[in-house]
Amino acid sequence: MADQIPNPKAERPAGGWGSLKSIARIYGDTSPTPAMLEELARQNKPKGFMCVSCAWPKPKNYHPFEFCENGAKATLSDLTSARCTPDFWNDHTVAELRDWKDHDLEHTGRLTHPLRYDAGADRYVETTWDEAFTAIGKVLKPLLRESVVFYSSGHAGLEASYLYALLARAYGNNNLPQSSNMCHETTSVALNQVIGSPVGTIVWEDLEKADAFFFFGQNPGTNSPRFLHPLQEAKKRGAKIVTFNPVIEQGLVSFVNPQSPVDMLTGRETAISDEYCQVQAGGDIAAILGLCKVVVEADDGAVAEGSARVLDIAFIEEHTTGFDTFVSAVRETAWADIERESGLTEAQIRRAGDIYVQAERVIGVYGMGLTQHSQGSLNIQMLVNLLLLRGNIGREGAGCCPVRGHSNVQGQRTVGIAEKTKLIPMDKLKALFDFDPPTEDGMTIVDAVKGLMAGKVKAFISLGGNLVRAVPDQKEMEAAWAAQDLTVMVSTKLNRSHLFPAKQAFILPCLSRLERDDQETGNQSVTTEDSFSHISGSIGKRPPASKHLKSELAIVAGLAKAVLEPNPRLTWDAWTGDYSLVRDLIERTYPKDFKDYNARMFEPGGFYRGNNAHERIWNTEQKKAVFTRPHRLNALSFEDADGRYRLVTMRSNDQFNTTIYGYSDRFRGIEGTRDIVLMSEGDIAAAGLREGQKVALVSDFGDGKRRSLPGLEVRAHKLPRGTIAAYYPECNVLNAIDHHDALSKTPASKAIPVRIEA
Ligand SMILES: Nc1nc2c(c(=O)[nH]1)N[C@H]1C(S)=C(S)[C@@H](COP(=O)(O)OP(=O)(O)OC[C@H]3O[C@@H](n4cnc5c(=O)[nH]c(N)nc54)[C@H](O)[C@@H]3O)O[C@H]1N2
Ligand SMILES: Nc1nc2c(c(=O)[nH]1)N[C@H]1C(S)=C(S)[C@@H](COP(=O)(O)OP(=O)(O)OC[C@H]3O[C@@H](n4cnc5c(=O)[nH]c(N)nc54)[C@H](O)[C@@H]3O)O[C@H]1N2
Ligand SMILES: [Mo]
Repeated sequence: MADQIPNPKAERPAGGWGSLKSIARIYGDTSPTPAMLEELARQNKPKGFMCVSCAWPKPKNYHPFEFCENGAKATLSDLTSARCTPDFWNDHTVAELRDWKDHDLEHTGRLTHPLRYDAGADRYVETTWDEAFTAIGKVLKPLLRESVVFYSSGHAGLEASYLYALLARAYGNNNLPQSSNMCHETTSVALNQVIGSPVGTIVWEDLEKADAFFFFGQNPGTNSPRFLHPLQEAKKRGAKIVTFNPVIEQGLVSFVNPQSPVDMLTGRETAISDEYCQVQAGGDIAAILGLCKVVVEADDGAVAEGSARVLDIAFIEEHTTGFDTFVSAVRETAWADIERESGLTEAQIRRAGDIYVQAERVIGVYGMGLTQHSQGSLNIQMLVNLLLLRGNIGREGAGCCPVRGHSNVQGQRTVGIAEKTKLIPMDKLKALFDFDPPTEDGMTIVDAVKGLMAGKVKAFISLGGNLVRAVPDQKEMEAAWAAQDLTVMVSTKLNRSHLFPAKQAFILPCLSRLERDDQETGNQSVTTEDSFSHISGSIGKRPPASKHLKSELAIVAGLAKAVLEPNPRLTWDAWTGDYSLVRDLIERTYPKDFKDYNARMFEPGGFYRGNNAHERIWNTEQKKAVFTRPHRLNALSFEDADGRYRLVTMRSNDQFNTTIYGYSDRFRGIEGTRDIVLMSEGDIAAAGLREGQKVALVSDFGDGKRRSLPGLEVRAHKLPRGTIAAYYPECNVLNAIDHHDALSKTPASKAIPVRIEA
C-alpha cells in the first residue's frame, strides 16, 4: 500500500494519537471546563445525548467512549466558554465582519441574546423575544405566501422539526427546503425511484455480516469516523473493502483505533482498502459499468461451464424489472470507453469486480462523491444496478448505505420537512389540525436561490444553517439575501449568513442539544433519526450558554403564535411545555414509523422505524426494483476541453460544513491554511505551473458569468489527471446555481468545470 500514501507530509494512519492530539487542540481552544469531559462520556449512549455532528448510527453495544474525533470537536465547540454577547457589536459593524474568516466568526462563541439588525448603526442590537416575534409576525402576515421560505439545516430534533413544518403549512406554503437539498436529495429522489426507499436499506447488524464493502465517494475517516470501528472489525474477520475515490483518503487506507489501548500503544494499524481505485471525478458511471461487465462475464463463464450462476437469477426474475435492457448496455459498452471515462485501467476494475463476485454479501456505501454531480441520480442508480445483479439488497449483510450528513437531516424529512407534497400525509394534517394544507409543491434550495435572485422571495426563516455560505453562486446570493424584507436565523453561533441582513433581520439564539431544556413539565428530551433509520432520545444536561436562550421548539412555537391566525387545535403553549405531546402528534401522523414512540425512544441503539426495501417490498411505480440503463458514461454536464479541470470541493477533518474548527487537514498533510488547490504533478507541469505558486480558479461553466477565486496556492497531490481539489465552502463562489443534478436539483459540487489563471 506504500504507493497509496499521497504525500509524505500527510499523517497516517487515520485515528491514532493524531486524533487525540487534534481533540486536545480544540479542547484547549474552547477555554475548557472539566464538565466538558464528563459530557463526552454521555455522547451517543442511552439516556445520554445524541451527537450534534453527523448522523452515523449509535450501536446497541456501545463503547465506553462512543464518540469520534469530530464528534468530540462538535461537542466541545458547542460547550465553549466563549460568548458572543451584544457588547461584541459595540466594537464591530456588520460591514467590517464581512472580511472575517468563517473560523473567526464562529470563534466569537455562543450567541447569548436575541438580536435585531439596526441599519443606521450597521450593527445587531439586543432585543427581547416578544419584540422579535411581534416584528416578525408583522412582516410575514401580509406577505404573499409563496414568497416566504422556511429553510432548515439538519440540526434540530424531530419534535421542533415537525412543528416547524406544521408552521409553514399552516402559514400557507410547502416552501420547506432543507440542507439535504444540497446533499442527499439525490438519494431521496433517485434511490426512491429504483428501490422505493428514499433512505439506506441496511441496519447495524448488516455491517457485522458483510463480506465486502464498496465505497463510492464517501470519506469515513473525516466525515463519519465511528464507521471506522465496524470497518476495522470487518477487516479482522476477513471482509474486503474496495474504494472508488479520486482522492486518497487516509481513513480508507489504514486506521489505528484511538479507543483501543492495545492498538494505541503498539501503533497497530488496520489496512482498510484492498483495492483503491482513483476514479476521475465524475467517472463512476463508467467504473460501475465496468464492474457490472465483470459480473456478467463471470456469469457467462459459469453458464458455459455449467457451474453455479454468478447472477442471482431467482432474485432478478422475482424482484426486478429492466434487467435485459440494462445487460445489453453492459455488453455493448467497450472496455476502451470504460477506461477513458473512468480514468481507471481494465485490470484494476477487473480486480475490484472479482472481489465483488466472490463476496456473498456486499454493502454499497456512498456519499457526496456520487450525489453532488450533474448526473448524481444516475450515479446512484448505477450502484443499485450493481447491487441488484447479485441480489445484494434486502438480505442480511447486504444493501445500500448512503451515509447522511447532519445528525437529524434524515429525520427532519421523515417528520414533514419536505417541499414535495406527495411525501406528506396532508389528509392527516387536515384531520388533526383542522386547516387546509397547501397543495402546491414548494421550493428546493435551487428554486429558493433562484427565487431570491429574481426578487420573488421576500423573507427567509432559517432553522439552523448558514445557507448564504453553503450554496453555489455565493456572491450573487449575498446580494439577493440582503435585498429581502426579512431574514430570521435561529442559530447557535455567528456565521456569514448573518452578515447580509435584510431590511429587517433577526438572529434568534437557541439552546444546543447538550444543554438542559427546562419547560413547564420539567427537563425535556428530544429525538433524532440516524442514517440507519433508528430513532434515539437525547437529554441535555449542561447549563445553557445564556439564560436568554430558548429551545428550537419554543422558538418555532413563538414564531407560530406571532404569525398564524389563532386555531384552537394548534396548542403551541401546551406543546412547548411538554414535548411528549408533540411525539404523540408525530405518532398519529406517521403511525407505522413511530409506533409507541414515547415508550421506545430510549431503547439502546434507538428504535427502528423500518424500511420496505430491507424486506424486499418495492414501493416503486413498477412495484419492483428497477435496473436503469445508463444514457451516458460520465456524471458531467460538460465536455472535457483543453485547460478545463473538474474541481472537487472537499472537507477537511477540521471543519463541520461551514463551521471551521481550525486549519489542520492532517490526513492530507495540509497545515495552517485552506487557501490551496491540489493538482497532480502531471497537471502542474502540463499547465506550466509550479508548486507554491498562487493562482486563481475561474468558472468554466459557459454561461458567460465571471466567477473567480484568487489567491490559492498550488500543491502537488496524488490525483488523477484533470481532477483538482480545493475546499468547501470557500469554492462556492465558483459554482453556478444551474449546475445541479438533473433529477433532484442537488448542486453539483464535485466536478465543477474550472480553468486556472496564473
Ligand atoms: N468532520 C466532518 N464531518 C461531517 C461533515 C463535515 O463537514 N465535517 N459534514 C457532514 C455532512 S452535512 C455530510 S453531507 C457528510 C459528507 O460526507 P461525505 O459524503 O464523505 O462528503 P465529502 O467529504 O464532501 O466527499 C466525499 C468524498 O467524495 C470524493 N469524491 C469527489 N468526487 C468524486 C467522484 O466523482 N467520484 C467518487 N467516487 N468520489 C468522489 C471526495 O474525494 C471525498 O473523499 O459528512 C457529514 N459529516
Ligand atoms: N461546494 C460545496 N458546497 C456544499 C457542499 C460541498 O460538499 N461542496 N456540501 C453541501 C452540504 S452536504 C450541506 S449539508 C450544506 C450545509 O449547509 P448548512 O446546513 O446550511 O450549513 P452548516 O455549516 O451545517 O450550518 C452551520 C450553522 O448552523 C448553526 N447551528 C449549529 N448547530 C445548531 C443547532 O443545534 N441549532 C441551530 N438552530 N443552529 C445550529 C450555527 O449557527 C452554524 O453557524 O452545504 C452544502 N454546500
Ligand atoms: Mo450534508
